[in-house]
Amino acid sequence: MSTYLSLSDDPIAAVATPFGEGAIGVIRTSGDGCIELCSALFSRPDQLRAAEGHTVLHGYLQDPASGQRYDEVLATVFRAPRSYTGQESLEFSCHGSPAGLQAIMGLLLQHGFRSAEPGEFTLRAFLNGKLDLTRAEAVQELVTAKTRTAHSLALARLSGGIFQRIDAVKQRLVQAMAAVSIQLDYPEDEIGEVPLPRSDIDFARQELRGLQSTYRSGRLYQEGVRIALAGRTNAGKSSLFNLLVREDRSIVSDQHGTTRDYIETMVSIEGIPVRLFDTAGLRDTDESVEFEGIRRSGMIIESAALVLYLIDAVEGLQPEDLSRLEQIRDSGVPCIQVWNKLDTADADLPDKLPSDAVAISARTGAGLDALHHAVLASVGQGEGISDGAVVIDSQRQHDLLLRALQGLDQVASDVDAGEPMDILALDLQEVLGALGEITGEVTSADVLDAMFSGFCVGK
Ligand SMILES: Nc1nc2c(ncn2[C@@H]2O[C@H](COP(=O)(O)OP(=O)(O)OP(=O)(O)O)[C@@H](O)[C@H]2O)c(=O)[nH]1
Ligand SMILES: [Mg+2]
Repeated sequence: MSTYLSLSDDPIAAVATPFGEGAIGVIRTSGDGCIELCSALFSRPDQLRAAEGHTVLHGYLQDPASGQRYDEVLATVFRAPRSYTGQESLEFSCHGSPAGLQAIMGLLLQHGFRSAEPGEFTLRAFLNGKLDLTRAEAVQELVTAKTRTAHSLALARLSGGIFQRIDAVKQRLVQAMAAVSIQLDYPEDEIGEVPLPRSDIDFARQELRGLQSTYRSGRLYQEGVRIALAGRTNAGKSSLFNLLVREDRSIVSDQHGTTRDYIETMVSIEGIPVRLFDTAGLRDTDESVEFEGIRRSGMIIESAALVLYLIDAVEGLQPEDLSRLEQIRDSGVPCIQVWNKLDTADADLPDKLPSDAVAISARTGAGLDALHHAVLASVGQGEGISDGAVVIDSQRQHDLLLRALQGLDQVASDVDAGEPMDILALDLQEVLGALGEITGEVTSADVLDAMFSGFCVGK
């Protein structure tokens, strides 16, 4: 049975920092009686018991029976309701050794705590009214953000950016609902006709449509895209790869067929998280290992969201390039021609290129800005994102926004067709219901279960 059906307040604990060595490792606890339970394991039990919220105590974690010390720690105390979960909570900042943290977890589990489920701290915060659902989703998005832009977008959501936009729409629709309800409750001859404020419906449609249209870029910045470098041997793919990742990762040499297997890494291009692939140079070969490398590269190219096809500008377009480019076009993957070795090519090369091609030098870095912009224009359809913009990233929110928008279309056509007020009231209610689900006022246990189980433990 789901753990998430209702708010529980039993004491839970989890390591909240990633597994691995670090200066500090944090163990988070929350729930009824957790400060008392921790005090029994602390070298200064009375001080910890009496500590006010938002204070920090230095001491040792130790086994109450044997007195064996586990670690020297700082204990941060939170008294309900002024904590992340809204419950009484305590966090131990320990030394960041995985073995040490595991031992402390063992101690806590033997003394009244159970291991927290993934996302259980945030679920408790949500059920306690500390966060609405859009903010709860932003918590996980913030933790998993791969670039600074993605991080700043998630932060705007965590600060309530989506909640405020939805809430403003809801207020207006509640007013509209009130106008409808009055006419349902009182006969027309008593109050006269109260017109349904059409401007409220239009405002709601515009706002929700605006939010819904940000979904594409929201996904882009959170999920990222796969970009493959392709081209004949020696075109400079590995040189460009190294330039983009700012690291000497891939072997560069003037021998044809240097890269045999594909290499991949994460890199940020204009704030978009990009999984970048350097691939084996495309050429006809009888050599079985190289042949296999080229076959695998073909698969990478076909599954990419964008191919940067490198052409050696000194040699110019060769028949093999034309057939490869045609192959890529046929597979439906967008492709940008990148003419490389601008530094040694004829000075008038840029004038001779097709308008959608970019000229660069992987050796000097010339043209890199233009390449970045071309990538953004292709995968982001030119949508740059300003810091702090409100952008949705959750499929759940997107689907509910669509439902609300369909409902609003229905309301608008009800008004135009002069439908009776009770029909209007029902359709408005449907819109308000969808908006309520976005922020989590009305949410089924299944939705919560699915959402929070995707969180990390300790969040
Ligand atoms: N002058 C000049 N030489 C370059 C440039 N980019 C790459 N080269 C040279 O071209 C040769 C091939 O570069 P790589 O980056 O290894 O080419 P590749 O496309 O990865 O080649 P394969 O792995 O064999 O498919 C090397 O000698 C590079 O130094 C450039 O912008 N200008
Ligand atoms: Mg290479």
